Amino acid sequence: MSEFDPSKDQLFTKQRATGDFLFDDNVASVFDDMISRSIPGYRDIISMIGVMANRHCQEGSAIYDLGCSLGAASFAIAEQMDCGNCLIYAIDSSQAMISRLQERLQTSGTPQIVSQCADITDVEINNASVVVLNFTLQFVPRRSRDALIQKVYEGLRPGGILIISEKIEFPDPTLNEMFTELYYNFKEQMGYSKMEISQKRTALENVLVPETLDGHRQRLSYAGFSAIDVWFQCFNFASLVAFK
Ligand code: GEK
Repeated sequence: MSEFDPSKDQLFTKQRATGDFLFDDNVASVFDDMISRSIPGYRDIISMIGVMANRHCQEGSAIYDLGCSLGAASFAIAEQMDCGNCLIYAIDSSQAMISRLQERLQTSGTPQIVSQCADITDVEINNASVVVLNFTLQFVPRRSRDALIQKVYEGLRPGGILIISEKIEFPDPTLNEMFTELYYNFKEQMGYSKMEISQKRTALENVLVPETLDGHRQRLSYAGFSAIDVWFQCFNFASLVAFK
């Protein structure tokens, strides 16, 4: 019999009463395992965020990791960054995530990361050179997304960048079905059972609301971003970069 591993995501292994997905203590305690087995390319995306942030961070500016969870992107940025006098603001509305991140920060030797438990629709963005929304906007209510992206644009310095990763949907139903199936196959290969996949899908239904790539491009362009394009995509997961 295999031993119980408390850091492994087994939240949906048993038949459970349906309820919306929450970023609570149960999720935070298995989050590293959950996200790396649930998003194809997650580790590459994190490490490339570090590379891009280092290229575009500006002396004396702020870097924001909005919806930071356990701070993977913030740590990758801190590791790569040679730019002086910059602070990385790691913000998440889940107290369970932020408490765990704060524990990590106590021993990580990364004083440039400042964590905060807050709703990203309420926080101020100022003097930013790099803003990261790594799989976060999809959880923000749709009605609040335009204002959030506009606020990010206003808070960026000229030449600053926004990196935004999202689960996406496709306008073409054939492609949508194919990529969704390929994604579920990926999850099975990562060790999730059909029941886990189906229960998680139900729990996320009203919580994670994906949009099309065109929808994202339009919002970014409307907010004022000039150069916008996809730099990573695998199935129905994509990451874009947008320049102010
Ligand atoms: C990573 N970026 O590992 N305000 C603040 N935080 C929020 C809000 C909000 N309004 N809505 C959702 N969140 C991370 C992964 S996970 C993605 C991001 C996933 C937070 C929520 O609490 C959670 O921690 C995070 O956004 C989404 O690079 O689980 O698929």
